[in-house]
Amino acid sequence: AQDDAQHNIGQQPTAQIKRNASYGNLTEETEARVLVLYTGGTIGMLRNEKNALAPIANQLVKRIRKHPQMYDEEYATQRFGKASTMAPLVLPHVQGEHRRIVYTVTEYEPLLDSSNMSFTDWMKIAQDIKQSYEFFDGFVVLHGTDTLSYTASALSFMLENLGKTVIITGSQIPIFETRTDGKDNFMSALIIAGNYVIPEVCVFFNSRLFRGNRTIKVSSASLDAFDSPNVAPIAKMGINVEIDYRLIFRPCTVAKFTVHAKLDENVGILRIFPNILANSVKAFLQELKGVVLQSFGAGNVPSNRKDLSDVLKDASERGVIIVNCTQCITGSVVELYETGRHLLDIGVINGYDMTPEAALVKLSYVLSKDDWSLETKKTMMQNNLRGELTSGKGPELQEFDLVDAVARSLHLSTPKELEQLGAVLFPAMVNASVVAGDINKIDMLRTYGANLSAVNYDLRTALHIACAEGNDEVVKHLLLNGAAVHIRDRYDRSPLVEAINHDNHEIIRLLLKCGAHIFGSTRSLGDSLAGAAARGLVKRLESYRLAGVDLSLQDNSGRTALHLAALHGHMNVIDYLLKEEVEYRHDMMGL
Ligand code: ASN
Repeated sequence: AQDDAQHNIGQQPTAQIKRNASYGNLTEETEARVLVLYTGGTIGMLRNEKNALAPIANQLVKRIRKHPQMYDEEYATQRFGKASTMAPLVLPHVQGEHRRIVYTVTEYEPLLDSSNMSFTDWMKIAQDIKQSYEFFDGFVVLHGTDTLSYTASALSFMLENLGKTVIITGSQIPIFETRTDGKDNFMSALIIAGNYVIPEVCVFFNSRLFRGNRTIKVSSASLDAFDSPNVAPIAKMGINVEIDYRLIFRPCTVAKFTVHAKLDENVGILRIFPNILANSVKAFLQELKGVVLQSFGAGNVPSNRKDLSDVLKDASERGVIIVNCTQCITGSVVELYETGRHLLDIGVINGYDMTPEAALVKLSYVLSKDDWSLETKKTMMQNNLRGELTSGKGPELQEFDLVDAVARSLHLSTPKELEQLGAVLFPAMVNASVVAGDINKIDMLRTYGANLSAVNYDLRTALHIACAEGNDEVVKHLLLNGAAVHIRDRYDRSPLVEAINHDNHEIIRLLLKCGAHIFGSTRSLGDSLAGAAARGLVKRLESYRLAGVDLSLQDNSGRTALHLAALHGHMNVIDYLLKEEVEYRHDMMGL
């Protein structure tokens, strides 16, 4: 029964390890690996005997394999051998995109209509991403649309210091039907997840990619089922993929990706309406630790209802966190009216422009942080943790805009021209400041709107250059300002590979702290180790070891670094490897 569901979580398929195009190898087509977690939803539903749509197991992958637009059988067979039901799927080549998408589908059991999903299902998705994080470039979650925005919001908080792209999508019409929107949503999500590093939990629907925790389901019938009312889409899929890099919210910490697999269930949403009874509010607040109060307009609740204010005040004094969010689709809670301001005296805190979905799951997340005090929890609810709110407290943009100035002198004026100019100027200027080690200038460029994770014509980022230059202060500064650690350049080299090739141990340590990891086949790593040993480069071997590479890996001819060191008579390398070997044995014996 599990034949079609490919359960490769936590390990690479062997065929992939043996034949994978490795970094530095230009002859094979560059690939990106995407893990698809198929949780259920309309996208894979069929009508049952009662004529109701329900998810059906073991059908999706089987049917994809028969669909040439979703599966390139020829390439897959060449690459992974005679088509086995366990082999990964491969997308046909996509015009204009750099990488070939190799994707693995893990089908959940049971598949769920998303209305049947609960917190435990979010935990499972988060844990699955964690377990296979280092084996894939990006992740796609296939999900029902009904509660998709809740899941997207929850994952955005639970996946801490996320460095890779996670996209949740689904459809309104099953993928097996002629008029389906599922094929386009799914294929677009795969293409973006494999080709672009957008380190956020995103939602893709009807040609637009949104920040997940800003989305709401706006229609039960339209194919344009999702919107992000307070933040523009991160990307739009037209003939080309148009990404607005300025909108990407990046983790600005030197910390590894991790999952906070805990949520507090004692939360609720309370929608205020005229004449609401104080007693029903009291009963509702009884058992809860956190409540999203959906107020009128700009954050207003009757101020002439002492009974209601007293009930809210009591709850707040008991330690219940009450977050004020508006019932309006767009706009924010602001202190404009007395009917809103009086809530501050009661202890209600401002939820700004958070969607009710995001506010609710953020409460669950924040409340489950056992080491945070009540005050810290309240502060965190008002802080922008994952791009979920705009509080207006962010840094002011500098008045003088460099790109504007150049544009004026070149007589350019349309937004498109300005954008193109910025795309050309900024990477060059950022890279020049990285080489000069000028942190102030890097900072200045960032405030002018430069994207510190932008790629140049060789798909290299400022971080690649900083790692090659070996300036750890610059590397640290870039990381603290959200530079992406997982982008691989035209030659498939990540910033970590740069640091290794330049033996910058301090930088290797910094990158590892941010979750960077070695990505490539064991054979090609074996080749690199053998090469270093043949040249007598002890420090290079130390760099690999530091990055977590097993120094006893074999090269393409089955030889280890030790063989090559012996062959070329490099005593220093032999000494080092033997010493390391002893340590391995100790490790293995748990000494
Ligand atoms: N009821 C379905 C679900 O949420 C709706 C859909 O996916 N379009 O699973």
